[in-house]
Amino acid sequence: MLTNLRVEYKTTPLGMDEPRPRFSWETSQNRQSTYRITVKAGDVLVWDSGEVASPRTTQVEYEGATLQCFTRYDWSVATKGEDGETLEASSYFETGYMGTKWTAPWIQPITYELRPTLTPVRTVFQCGAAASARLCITALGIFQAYLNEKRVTEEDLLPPGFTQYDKRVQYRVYDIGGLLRDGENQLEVLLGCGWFSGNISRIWNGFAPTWGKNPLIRAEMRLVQPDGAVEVIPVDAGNTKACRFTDQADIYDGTIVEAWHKFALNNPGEWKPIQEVDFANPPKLEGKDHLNPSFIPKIVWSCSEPVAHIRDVRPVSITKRSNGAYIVDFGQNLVGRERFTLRNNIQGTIVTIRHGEMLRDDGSLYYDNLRQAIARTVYVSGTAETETFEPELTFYGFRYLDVTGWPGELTADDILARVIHTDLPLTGSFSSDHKMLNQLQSNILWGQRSNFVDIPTDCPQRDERLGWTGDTQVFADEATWNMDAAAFYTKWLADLNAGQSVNGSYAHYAPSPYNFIHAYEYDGATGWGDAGIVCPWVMLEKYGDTRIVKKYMPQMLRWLDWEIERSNDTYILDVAKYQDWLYIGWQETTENMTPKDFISSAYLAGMLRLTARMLHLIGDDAEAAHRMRQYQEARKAVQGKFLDAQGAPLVRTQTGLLMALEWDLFEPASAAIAADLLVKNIRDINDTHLTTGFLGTPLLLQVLTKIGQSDLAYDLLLQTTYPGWLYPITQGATTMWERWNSYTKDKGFGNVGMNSFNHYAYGAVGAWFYRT
Ligand code: RAM
Repeated sequence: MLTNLRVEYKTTPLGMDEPRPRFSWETSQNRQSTYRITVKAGDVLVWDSGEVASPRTTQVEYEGATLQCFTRYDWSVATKGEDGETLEASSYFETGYMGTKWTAPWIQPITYELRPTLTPVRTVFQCGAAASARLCITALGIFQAYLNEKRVTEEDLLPPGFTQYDKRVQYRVYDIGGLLRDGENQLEVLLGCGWFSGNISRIWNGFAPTWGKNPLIRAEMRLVQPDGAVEVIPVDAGNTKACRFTDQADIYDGTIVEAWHKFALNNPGEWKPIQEVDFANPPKLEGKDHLNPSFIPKIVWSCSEPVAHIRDVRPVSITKRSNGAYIVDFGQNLVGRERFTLRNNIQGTIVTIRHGEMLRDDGSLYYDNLRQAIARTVYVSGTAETETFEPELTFYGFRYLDVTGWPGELTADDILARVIHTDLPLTGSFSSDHKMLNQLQSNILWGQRSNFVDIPTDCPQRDERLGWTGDTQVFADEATWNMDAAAFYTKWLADLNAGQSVNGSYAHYAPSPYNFIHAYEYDGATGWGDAGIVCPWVMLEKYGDTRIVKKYMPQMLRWLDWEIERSNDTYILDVAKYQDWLYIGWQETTENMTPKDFISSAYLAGMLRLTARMLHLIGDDAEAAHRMRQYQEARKAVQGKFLDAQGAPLVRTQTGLLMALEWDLFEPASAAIAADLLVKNIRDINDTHLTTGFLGTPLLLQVLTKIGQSDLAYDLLLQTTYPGWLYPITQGATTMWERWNSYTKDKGFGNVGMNSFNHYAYGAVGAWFYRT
């Protein structure tokens, strides 16, 4: 059997704009000896690969006639196995704009100062029978679209996703054929601020707008008549109005909804004209700037998978507190939204729900660690006898809910947790006969689910939820063992690279609203910026994606050159802004502190070697040799500065020794001393405990294995006392924590400043389970 046929990592995509898409499939054959791909538009054959003698089942590039816009292509693959058995399967994809122009303008509701209100935008249009119909839609903001009061999709919850909006914004294509009716139709878009203009884009800017003040959308419907004629219905000032609304949704703050608003159609509010926006010539609305006019967004196709509802989790307990509030426990820290049903509803009932990851000793909800994120749902019930509600255009990180205002008794039949994240297939699993290790794997996987909400985030609950580059690069190896994250990282790498500074530096987090307002002048921290190198490597190693490596190689080289420039050509530099983040003793003691200049210089050498390897694999051996020479020079520089006269390492922290050994920075005699010091440090000085932070921890077990110390690696992994991977499990963890002691039964909660209970970075260790 041939299964899992995909184009550009996606199954039957609509709105695909890659001119030379890559095909893949999975075969049940032991070994495939040939394949043949054919692609047709209707009856016209546009590509026939011919029979190709090859075991290749991925990354097969289209080489046929130029693909046309908005065209369905049917493709099949036929393979022959070693034993002569033949198999065949087919699938299809549909192109999008392919560089052609939009008819509709960008539009912006004539809005008001209240943030983060939702705005219903309504378009009334006529149509007859169409053979096929598509809604093409994008937003600088976030939206849900309804056609004739039905959602156009149940599977795409936070469109169009979080991107480096000043450089790129994605559009979606939905099949709306089944929702149209003869005569008058209504398209209604509920538009929110989302990542574009909500608090997440403002909080580190004194709440002043960065990309823009209010959201915008651009949408048009493409109707193909039975005779093939195409009619485009643009959403524009002629057919569209927007309504003033008090409902709110914000990524950090949650939502406030009055149920009777549900459809704007029912909304007696005042419908106002909308404003068409020409980015090259931004309008002033009521005398004020309503968007930041300094960019023209490029609209690109959506190459990742959408954020979707993946599963439900039922409460394991519901407790009524003395103040009348209910605490709902789902038994698992997770990310998504609650869904509840009010029965025998009395109109105007107000239910308020707060979200938290932990309980305080007195049984109340702990949410201090969310910092400035309000993360709550306020629901004002409408007129129906039974009302079911789930927040939209936002998400929460929680295990517990605090529910106040619930009429009557809250039972497990009334409420559940809807887990949402980017919809990626699971590709790996790990289990053992060690119960706590299995729990660790579960915690890692929940950490991944929770932090894969459209972009790879540091944490999903507090006033952050940003695509921190350091966290992303250390976790990418593990992430791609657990899930097929090729499409997900393809999108994120586009944003990371789009946001590269003029000087070549990569951001602290991507996408970055703040980088934009600071004109891409900052950033470039060791171990964080290096995500620009490490993540393409993961794409190459796991998916054989040479295309992405070729595409970003000039930018990778620019980053490395800038690093070398910053070192004044000495290869010794001091740009480890975040050091070995959160190492044991961070901001308190110095004994485990790895000097910044060591971290930066070691990393530079390591990244030069990794880049040389990638260059070799994409066939650029001359550049590979050049970068290998630089690696050797960087090694010598590190040896010159960080070895004593006897050749012994001067930096003796676990992280320092790990980096030296990981990237082979020392000659054999010094490396042997380093290995010895590392073992002593772990076993004797620290009684088989780690002292490493975000950069050192991922290296620990793999380096111990490399130097022939697998037994010590196991001892360290299975250590149950602080600090170590299993310790939080003894304290009740169901996800990875930001610190090993974010909470302890003895001492309670750690410093609220940095105390996430869903931070996947230390979960990087899982890659070692698979590899070793
Ligand atoms: C924190 C983030 C992240 C880390 C940075 C340096 O605020 O949560 O995990 O990478 O800082």
